[in-house]
Amino acid sequence: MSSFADDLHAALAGPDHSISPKYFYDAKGSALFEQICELPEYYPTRTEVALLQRHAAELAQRMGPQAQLIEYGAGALMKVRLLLAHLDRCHSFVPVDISGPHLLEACKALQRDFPALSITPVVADFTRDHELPPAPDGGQRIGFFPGSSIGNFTPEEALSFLRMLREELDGGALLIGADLIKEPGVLHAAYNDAAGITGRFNLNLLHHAQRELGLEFDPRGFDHYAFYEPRHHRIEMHLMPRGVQELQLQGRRYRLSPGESLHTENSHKYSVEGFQAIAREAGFDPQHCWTDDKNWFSLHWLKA
Ligand code: AVJ
Repeated sequence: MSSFADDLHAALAGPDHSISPKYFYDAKGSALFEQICELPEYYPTRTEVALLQRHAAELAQRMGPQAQLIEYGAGALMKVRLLLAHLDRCHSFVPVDISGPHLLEACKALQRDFPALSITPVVADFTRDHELPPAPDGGQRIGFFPGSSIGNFTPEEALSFLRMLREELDGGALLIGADLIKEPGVLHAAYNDAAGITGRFNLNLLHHAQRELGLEFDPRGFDHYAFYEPRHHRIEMHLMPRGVQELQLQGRRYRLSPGESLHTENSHKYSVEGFQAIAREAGFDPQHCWTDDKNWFSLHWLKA
């Protein structure tokens, strides 16, 4: 099984210098991401929250009584509150997140607001094997995967991930957010905010490695570079070396030139039909889709 160290060695050695965006999210990265969600240019969070609020009652009804709600990549647990507020007979909530301390803090705050709710946090990489508590008697498992985190996968990876979720949620459903294809200018601004928070978030991948693995690098030696790539319908984020950069990881030295940017994230955008086609291929039945007036974001109800 690969680790942050293995993956970073592989990314630094090339050939395509790409690394998973999951390594943004230590406590600092999770906090920066929360700041991103508040940015005026970053429309996805705001748009999805409005959809969840507008349709909360209907969503609660679809979930039914005694639901076990499982959130993948749970983060700050703000969005799930909108659902829980309408779920009076929820069996349990199971947030799964890679950032342990951050998740446990968020669970404490959630428990204060929902004292009767049974919360079972699972600290794990949700893309890998993770153990869930058994599905409740008389209830169904409902997966919740908001924020268009699915966009971090290529469509092929998204398909196999959705297949895994389909099995895990068998008989239940998945509520999942997917960011939609739109005018590139709007997308570009969302990943190149004026306050520079997204740039700090991007660079945090290296700071995370510095804190956790002792990576040595020049933090001023890299620029945030994010752009929309229309052929793959995706935002790409890179860390662009300013001139030749030397880095050292666990005794190994690496050099990156400006032609060897570190590719830190893909954020794929979908059409409603394109996303439903992948869901169908994964074995889900796409029963409903909610979108906002501008058609910027979609929320899908997929029966498992
Ligand atoms: C958490 C993957 C949905 O792709 O928009 C935000 C992460 N990266 N700004 C996204 C992110 C830069 C975000 N996801």
